[in-house]
Amino acid sequence: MRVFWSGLCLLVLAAWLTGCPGTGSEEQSFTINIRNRAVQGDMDVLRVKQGDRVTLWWMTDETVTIHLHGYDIEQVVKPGVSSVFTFQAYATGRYPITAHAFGNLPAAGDQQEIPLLYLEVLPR
Ligand SMILES: [Cu+2]
Repeated sequence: MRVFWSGLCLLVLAAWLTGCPGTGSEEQSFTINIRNRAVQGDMDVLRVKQGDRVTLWWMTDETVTIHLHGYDIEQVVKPGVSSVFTFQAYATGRYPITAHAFGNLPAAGDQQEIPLLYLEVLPR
């Protein structure tokens, strides 16, 4: 009897693990390489789906502050140091990713923005 119940529990668990309709969020990972103050390669828009776990790896040849608008993630990225943004794409929409103050750290009130690329979060 005991074997029967543990077997049944395993079946229920397996069905739950494989079934789960509606979730299906994915891991999305991008490597973005900045050279001469521009994103290298054919990379204008990063497309993900709502609920995805997004990882952005940054490489740069010059110190720069990167700002992902909408999600409001801002971080200084430096040459030779791997920098990473990780977040859950909870909000749909199109969000600019901009560079603030290349080469030196921004002074207070320095709001120069250079558009680099866009993050697009599509409804699931
Ligand atoms: Cu900005």
